[in-house]
Amino acid sequence: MLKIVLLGAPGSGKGTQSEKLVAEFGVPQISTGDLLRSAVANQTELGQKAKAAMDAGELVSDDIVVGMIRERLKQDDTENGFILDGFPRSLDQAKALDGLLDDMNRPLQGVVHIKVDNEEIVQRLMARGRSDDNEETIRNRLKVYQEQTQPLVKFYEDKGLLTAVAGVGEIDEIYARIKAALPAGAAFAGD
Ligand code: B4P
Repeated sequence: MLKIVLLGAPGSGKGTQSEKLVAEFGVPQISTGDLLRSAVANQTELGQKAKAAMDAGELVSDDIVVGMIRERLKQDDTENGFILDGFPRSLDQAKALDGLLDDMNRPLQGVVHIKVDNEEIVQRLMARGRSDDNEETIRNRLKVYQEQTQPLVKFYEDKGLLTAVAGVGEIDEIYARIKAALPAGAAFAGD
């Protein structure tokens, strides 16, 4: 059982580390970024609404992302838990998540905050080169992170759920730090 949120700025390594957690713990990664990119690629109505915000590095509206998460958490593969990657990204989203998980009687076990400084992030994302990885959009995503997502650090600290790890260094080293930061109730696949 693993029910966690990975919190961190764009490019902090949430997606990279989630893949490793998925392989070891056997629970799905739920990335709102991936869900939104797939909606854009499939040209769904939701994708058309989300595209402009994504291209500008702004957050997509809460009702869209909260609705996506609500539907995703109903799927059977989340029975043994989930890794939320890139959600929640605002206090309203965090409160909505609390409500959803309360209704399902599946409280969060913990939140791991991956910390990386801004200049390192700009370098990483410029090297990745996704369509929203140009310098202007990256800087705006960092500003949006500071204003809207950073308050979640205190929100989860106050609940006693947050552990911070340094997100700079070799990917395997960071993964070891994340595993050491996982909540006591976390169990490996098959346990
Ligand atoms: P996301 O898909 O979440 O994109 P991101 O913030 O850039 O994070 P990502 O997961 O891609 O980066 P990662 O840290 O893995 O969101 C994209 C957009 O969707 C948002 O801007 C927003 O518009 C919208 N959106 C998503 N969720 C939303 C929500 N909840 N509410 C509203 N809107 C939402 O890593 C990035 C790079 O770093 C990789 O190339 C990787 O190779 C590299 N890297 C990782 N670890 C490294 C290391 N240790 N050293 C060097 N490089 C490393």
